[in-house]
Amino acid sequence: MRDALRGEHRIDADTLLTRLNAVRRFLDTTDGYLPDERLVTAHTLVERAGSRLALSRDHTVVALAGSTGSGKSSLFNALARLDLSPVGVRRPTTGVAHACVWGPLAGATKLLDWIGVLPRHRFVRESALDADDESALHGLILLDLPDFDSVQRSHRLEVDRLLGLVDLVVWVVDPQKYADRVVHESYLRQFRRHRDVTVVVLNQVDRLPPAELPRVLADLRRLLDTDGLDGVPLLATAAVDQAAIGELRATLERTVAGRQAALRRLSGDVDTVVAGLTELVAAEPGAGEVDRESRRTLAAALGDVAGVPAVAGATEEAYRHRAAGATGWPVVRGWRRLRPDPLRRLHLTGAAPAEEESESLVAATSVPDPTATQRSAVGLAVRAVAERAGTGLPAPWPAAVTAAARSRQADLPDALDRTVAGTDLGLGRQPVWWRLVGGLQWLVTLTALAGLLWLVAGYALRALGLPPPDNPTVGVVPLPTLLLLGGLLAGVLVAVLVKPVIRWAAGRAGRRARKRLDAAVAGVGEEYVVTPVQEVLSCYAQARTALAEAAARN
Ligand SMILES: Nc1nc2c(ncn2[C@@H]2O[C@H](COP(=O)(O)OP(=O)(O)OP(=O)(O)O)[C@@H](O)[C@H]2O)c(=O)[nH]1
Ligand SMILES: [Mg+2]
Repeated sequence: MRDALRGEHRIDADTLLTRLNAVRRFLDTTDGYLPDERLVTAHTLVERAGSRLALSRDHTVVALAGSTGSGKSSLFNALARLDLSPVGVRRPTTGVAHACVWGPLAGATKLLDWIGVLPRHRFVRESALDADDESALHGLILLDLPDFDSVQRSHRLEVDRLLGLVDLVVWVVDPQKYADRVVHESYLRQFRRHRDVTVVVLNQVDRLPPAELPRVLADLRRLLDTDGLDGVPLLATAAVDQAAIGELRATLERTVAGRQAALRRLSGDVDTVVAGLTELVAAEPGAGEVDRESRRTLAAALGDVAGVPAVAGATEEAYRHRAAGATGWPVVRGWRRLRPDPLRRLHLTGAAPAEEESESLVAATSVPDPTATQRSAVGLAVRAVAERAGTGLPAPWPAAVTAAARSRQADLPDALDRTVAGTDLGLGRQPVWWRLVGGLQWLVTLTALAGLLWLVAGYALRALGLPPPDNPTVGVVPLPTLLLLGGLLAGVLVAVLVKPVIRWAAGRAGRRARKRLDAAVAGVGEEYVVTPVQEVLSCYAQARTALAEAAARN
């Protein structure tokens, strides 16, 4: 039968540290996403392993555990060859852990402090008394535990605490109670990932008729196999007889010499932790990505709620309004200025805001408030982003993704308003052609004015009875009249001809503004919704990688 304790594989301390670091990374990356109660064991392990590895690695802590009366204290005393732990008739006898250290106590003190064995229950097994008989056990710290299935709650708690700290456990059972359900279900089964640091001892075999022993051992072995403890060493002992504990002593000697128990125990702990966490990161992370489709839907919904169509429309109108103002007939320009600018009505300029201004823009626009439908469309789009990104991820990640998607939803309205206010709608500078046409308009107006003044001067002279100078004529039309009428006509003509150009250019300006607004609003969606979601997805992927690393035993 395979002997798990003698298993050839050695645990490399560096590999173990790498695995523990991976568990720590898993905890760091999943912090805030996974419920604390799922992570308690992992946190405990990381902390405990750090302490254990920092303390003496030259010592091996072995616990004798079992139900009351199985003979733990008797075995403890027999191994120490001294009466250290009281053996009693009244059950349960041992209430707190006793420790015996083989070799100098000095190096073991900190370890015993950490394990929590009171100084008055610590004993030293110096080899001075019995020459080198005990030297093979140098480095052993043997613990006699209270009974684990105790009627005393404090005993049970103490045993549970200690079983989490020791390097190797020797389970002591006796011929009467070896099949006890509690022993197997509540304890032995929990150690199936610690087979290489588990030994089972059938004690008090001197009380069995010799013919019975093989049958009992076979039965116990079968039960252990059912517990998942196949291959663990199963020894028969009698605490009353030194010869009958020789095999146990030899096993302990080998364990102490190998100096592997502490590492194996922690390695088994990592296995247990990894097994408990695997389902939390079971799915491929590729399944969760914020896809283009949901991004587009989100951007569209945000655009509507931010009033992008209205602002783009106002930009088009404002272009028309301002272009008409700049290129129109100067005589009616002033009247046009009385009409409000469509963009300014929304508290927008149409230009890029100045540096310092953009910093302090708070709810700057007067874009009409979104309707309830628009608002709920945003809610739906945000949820869709989360749902599609979280699809296929194991619980509770989809909930974490949804929470992340919504984490900044309340800030969206302000952010959108600021963004719309801060977007350069492209109406900052007057196009050159406006100025050219505007100049031309002034020119023809001044021409008409010159003609008018000329005519007025002629009339005035005539009224005063003075002879007016001869007006030059062009064809049959006198020049001043030509200047006046031609100027007026040309002004109207320019205004009429420029109108379709303005309409076309305004349409283009509206579309350009729309594009810029769409891009800016999509940016808000990325920052406030998509990025938080991606962060969760990235944490998931990192946690998965970390756990795979923690699972790798070599
Ligand atoms: N014949 C025989 N008696 C034993 C053996 N081991 C222990 N006993 C007796 O069994 C009784 C209980 O032994 P303990 O060593 O106190 O048992 P324990 O497991 O420490 O019990 P608790 O401290 O109550 O958990 C005592 O009367 C011992 O003398 C053994 O191998 N053979
Ligand atoms: Mg005892």
